[in-house]
Amino acid sequence: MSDNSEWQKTACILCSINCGLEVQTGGDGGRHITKIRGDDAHPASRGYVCEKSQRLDRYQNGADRLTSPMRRRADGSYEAIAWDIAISEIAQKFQSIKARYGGDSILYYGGGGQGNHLGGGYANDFLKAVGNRYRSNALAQEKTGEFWVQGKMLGTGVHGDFEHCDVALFIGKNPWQSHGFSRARVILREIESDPNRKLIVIDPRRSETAAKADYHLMIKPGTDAWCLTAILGILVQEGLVAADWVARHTQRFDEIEAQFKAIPVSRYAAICGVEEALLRSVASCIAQAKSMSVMEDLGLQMNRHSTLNSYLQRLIWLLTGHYGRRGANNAPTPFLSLAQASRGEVTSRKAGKRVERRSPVANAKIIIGLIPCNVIPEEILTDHPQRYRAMLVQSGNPVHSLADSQRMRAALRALELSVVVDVAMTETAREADYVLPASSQFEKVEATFFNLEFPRNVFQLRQPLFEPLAGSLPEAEIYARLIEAMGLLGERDYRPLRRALRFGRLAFAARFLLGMARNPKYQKFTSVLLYRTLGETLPKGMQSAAAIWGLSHLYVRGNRKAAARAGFGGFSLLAGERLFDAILNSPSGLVYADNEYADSFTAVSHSEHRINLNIPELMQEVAKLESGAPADDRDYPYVLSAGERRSDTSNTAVRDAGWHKKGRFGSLRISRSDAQALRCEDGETLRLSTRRAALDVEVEISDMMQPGHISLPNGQGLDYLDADGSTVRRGVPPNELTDSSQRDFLAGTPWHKFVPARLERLH
Ligand SMILES: Nc1nc2c(c(=O)[nH]1)N[C@H]1C(S)=C(S)[C@@H](COP(=O)(O)OP(=O)(O)OC[C@H]3O[C@@H](n4cnc5c(=O)[nH]c(N)nc54)[C@H](O)[C@@H]3O)O[C@H]1N2
Ligand SMILES: Nc1nc2c(c(=O)[nH]1)N[C@H]1C(S)=C(S)[C@@H](COP(=O)(O)OP(=O)(O)OC[C@H]3O[C@@H](n4cnc5c(=O)[nH]c(N)nc54)[C@H](O)[C@@H]3O)O[C@H]1N2
Ligand code: SF4
Ligand SMILES: [Mo]
Repeated sequence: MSDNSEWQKTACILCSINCGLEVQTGGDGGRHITKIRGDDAHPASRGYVCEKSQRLDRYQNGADRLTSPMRRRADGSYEAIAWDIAISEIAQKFQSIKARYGGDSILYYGGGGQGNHLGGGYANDFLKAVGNRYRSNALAQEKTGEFWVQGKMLGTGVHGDFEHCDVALFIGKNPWQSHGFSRARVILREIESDPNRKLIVIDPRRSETAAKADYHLMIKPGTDAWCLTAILGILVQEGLVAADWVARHTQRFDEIEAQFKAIPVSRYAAICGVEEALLRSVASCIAQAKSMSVMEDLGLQMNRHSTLNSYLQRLIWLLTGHYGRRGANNAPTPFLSLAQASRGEVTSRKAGKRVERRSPVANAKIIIGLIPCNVIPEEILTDHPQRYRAMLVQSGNPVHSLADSQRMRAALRALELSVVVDVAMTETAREADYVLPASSQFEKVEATFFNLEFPRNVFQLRQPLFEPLAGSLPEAEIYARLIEAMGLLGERDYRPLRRALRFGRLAFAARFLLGMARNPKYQKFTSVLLYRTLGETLPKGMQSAAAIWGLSHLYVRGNRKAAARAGFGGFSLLAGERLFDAILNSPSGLVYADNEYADSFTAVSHSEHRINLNIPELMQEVAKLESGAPADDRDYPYVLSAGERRSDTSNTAVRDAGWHKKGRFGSLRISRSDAQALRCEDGETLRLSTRRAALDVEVEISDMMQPGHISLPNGQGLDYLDADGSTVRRGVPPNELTDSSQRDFLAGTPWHKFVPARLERLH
């Protein structure tokens, strides 16, 4: 036992909010997180945590943590190999794939999860070394449609100001469980208890958030498009559009107005199953509100009409002027834009013209540089000459988390080379040729770029709590070694930078800038060069924070006003240095951007900073709604939402379900009336079938559900390798049931919340 009663600063890594934490460590070998509480000094979370944070030691000390590089044998079993061998074999094999088929045959998946984005920057350097251009990650199965729409309408990301709004609108989003903004439960309670503030929820389920709502639009699953269009119809037909605001800040309303004027509101209300009067009350509440903040999430994005609905919901708040004001939707200032970071190369040049790049086999649209997750198997399981031959997966578990686990497994096995970098022996690792053990997020310096709130943006660089687990390495070290093994970087490249460092960081900066201008290696391997030089001068365990130095400089140069208001103004080179120092010395995180509401308008990238209201390809889809909802599926009469966020889910970061000793882990929620019709009891096991597979599930009768709608949690049914070597599976892996062909026509996002399903009693 080596207990450390000092409170150390870190953050929770179980969702994108990354609440600041104070923890104590101790237990066996001093390697456990023994006490956890919210950090009052964290500028965004301010002491807030939810119950999930108490589980972090299960992540840190999972029995299936990897302690050595693993190589797959011909019989499918794995052998531990030394790091030197792993690095040289992997470097050599990627080089040979590149030589034979070109860098375009290498697919990169992942980069980071809910708590770790630093490793992704180092992986990028390696990917440039192998000529990679095609990539994908979890954003391309949820947010790409939204990003595309945002680009067409605003040219900037937006985030609600829920803390100050009069009206909060959530569409297919259950922030009580899933968060999505800081201190969600506190803010939801505040809105609920204030008679002047209103909560509107569009969800077929009476979720924890819906149960608090003033207006719950309990639509039939998958009918958001009719619901949103009906609201738009009411706004336009009843003169509820904020005409002056629209005239001042937007363009092309005249091109879409007539189409919404003609919407048959009562018919659309009937299609989505909501009383017309309720829709009218909601429309007038929105039109009268002083400010409204809106958030869409997976109930909308992983559903029929995904990209269309991202557009329609924006039209609702833009026609009513809820943008660029306190309490409304605004444009935050990212430290590093995740959309930008994912981008890779989006367009290429043909005869001097920019051409949109598409995926090589399925010809799918590439958005923010990502191919849709759902096309990955068809890009591999084919004899097409341009198919992917190799894949690098970092901090992602696509076999478990992407549609159709069966096909993902087959796709991984069909590759000539697959390498997984992870902390644990995941479902994806079990299909890979090589598995490389990363140090955990509490064993290295880490950070995320999810800092997308408004008006203040917070960045926290988390300092390590533990030494790396024996046998593991931080990503920065792994990729530096791979690049060095390929002979692309070495002492000769590091020497001039190290020499400059002896004269201080400004001299280093000058030398680095010179390198950037003159030496292509600096552009290609920026992160690794920083890591091997500047990194070595940082405090112990902080070496991989080197890349943050470059980002600090880029950030202040690109965002002078927001940075200056946060205290990082003046001559940009000095401001960048000050920001980097402040980041290193603010273990609870710091405010790097202070935004003004008016900045939201300058952020609009279209002509005269006017928001574009017309997306013709989506207005065509609006016209198609006229023909009504597709008929119910007779063979699969239930609509399964595969992947609900609950108190006991956190994607697959915590693999050990052992903390959940009893209770309804992994159960399928169904309505009371469906249970009666099936004559099944609460807790009974039923057979759940979809067109892809059949699995046995425990049923939980729940008043949250409407008849015909059933719901399974996400991230469960993991194959956890227990300490005694046996495999334990609890709950159901949802993507054994899903089908990768069921996806959005434009962005390719999956329809996981709308899976036709059947339920049968076992006896
Ligand atoms: N506890 C917990 N929190 C998490 C995570 C976690 O695993 N566990 N994961 C994080 C991640 S990666 C993400 S992306 C977010 C996701 O966060 P959310 O999107 O909020 O989570 P979900 O529960 O998947 O879906 C939200 C709601 O969509 C509803 N829904 C289903 N069908 C429809 C429909 O047809 N229309 C509408 N309007 N709604 C529908 C569901 O009933 C559900 O209440 O959560 C994050 N937070
Ligand atoms: N059917 C269905 N499927 C879904 C969803 C759904 O609602 N329904 N939700 C989807 C959504 S929104 C998301 S975001 C995805 C999430 O699914 P994934 O993107 O696969 O993300 P995670 O489950 O968070 O897995 C992250 C991986 O990173 C590893 N890891 C943790 N720390 C580190 C580290 O420091 N370094 C490295 N290298 N690895 C580390 C973990 O062990 C884990 O294997 O799931 C998606 N899948
Ligand atoms: S899971 Fe809970 S404690 Fe952890 S970051 Fe998200 S909201 Fe905060
Ligand atoms: Mo997600």
